[in-house]
Amino acid sequence: MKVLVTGGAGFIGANFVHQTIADYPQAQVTVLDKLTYAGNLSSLDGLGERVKLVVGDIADRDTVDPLVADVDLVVHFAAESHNDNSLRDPSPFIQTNLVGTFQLLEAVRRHNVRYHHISTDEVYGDLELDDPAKFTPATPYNPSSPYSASKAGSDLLVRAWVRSFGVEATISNCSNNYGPYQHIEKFIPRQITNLIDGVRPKLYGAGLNVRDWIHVRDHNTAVWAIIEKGRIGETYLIGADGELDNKSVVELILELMGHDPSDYDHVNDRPGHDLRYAIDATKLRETTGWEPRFKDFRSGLADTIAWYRDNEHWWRAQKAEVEAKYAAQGQ
Ligand code: NAD
Ligand code: TDX
Repeated sequence: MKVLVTGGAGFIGANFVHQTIADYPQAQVTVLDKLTYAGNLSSLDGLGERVKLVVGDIADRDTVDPLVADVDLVVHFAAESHNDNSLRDPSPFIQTNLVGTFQLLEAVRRHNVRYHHISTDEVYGDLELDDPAKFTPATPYNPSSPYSASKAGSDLLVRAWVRSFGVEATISNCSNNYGPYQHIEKFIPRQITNLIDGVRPKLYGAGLNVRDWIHVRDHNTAVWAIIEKGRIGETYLIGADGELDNKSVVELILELMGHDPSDYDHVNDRPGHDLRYAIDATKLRETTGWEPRFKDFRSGLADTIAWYRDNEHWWRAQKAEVEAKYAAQGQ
């Protein structure tokens, strides 16, 4: 089985490649990654001969076409993925998330290759804090940020290519991931690395916004379950019932790292900040039998903290630049 993994040097993609090599002995993986600021070659260290890396852009037809022609399956993770960056400069989000997805869809259409599209629950907009509802596959699209709008657009392209051209595709929309290899611009690794540096964690606004946390390894086992058992043309929501407000997450990180849980700062809020995300994963569970394995957030977070402590060489070079960008915005 030959698999093309786009964005395989990023957070979720690199974890997916590690899991695929470990769990699928027949798999040969080609990673296509542009190695933007978010891609890190060392995330793929030690994987051996079954993984090949091609440095290139998913929005470039001539790069994409021969790679897609040579595989049985494309799993598309590559994206500009950070909301705060999309507020500073939306243009790479349009290019990579929309034009890049378009080029991949055209290539899988030409070569008749199975395609799985990785997306986010943010396409559904947000829920009120006191609303008992969760997102389901029937929730209307209502994205808030340039990032989530570009992901929503890419999902709609996939649906159109299934309906109009018979492309064999599935889509998954997952909630917030945590775990090893996540870029330190993101909430959890930013706070862990701040504390390693003796800096207080930074909470946007009042910190009451809720995210539905899932361990990255559970996201990836769900992706494989959909590839193996999902119905072509269908959308599956991936989540593990991990709702927590940001304040509680910061307090837990502080406690697990040996600090007073109130030792954090409130900083400027994100413009348009989505209030709450929550996933109803019933369809995924009933169709595929998938179950999350990392249900204990406290122990998953403790392992993640240990990973950032043990792998300072992986993130250190980016820390000053990331913090300078946040500081310029009072964050
Ligand atoms: P990431 O930013 O860590 O990694 C993205 C990777 O894509 C990087 O390696 C980068 O170099 C690569 N890339 C960017 N532009 C490219 C281009 N034009 N051509 C080729 N490669 C390119 O992102 P992530 O957090 O691992 O997210 C992966 C996917 O999962 C994205 O599609 C994202 O929307 C989705 N997602 C993420 C989360 C989350 O919590 N992180 C949740 C749900 C869905
Ligand atoms: O320093 C911070 N302080 C803070 O309070 C940062 C960086 C974030 N936050 C808040 C904003 C969010 O409410 O924490 C929450 C999580 O922030 P991010 O890590 O930026 O994630 P989010 O915006 O929720 O989006 C993530 O989940 C969905 C991923 O980055 C997306 O790629 C994915 O689609």
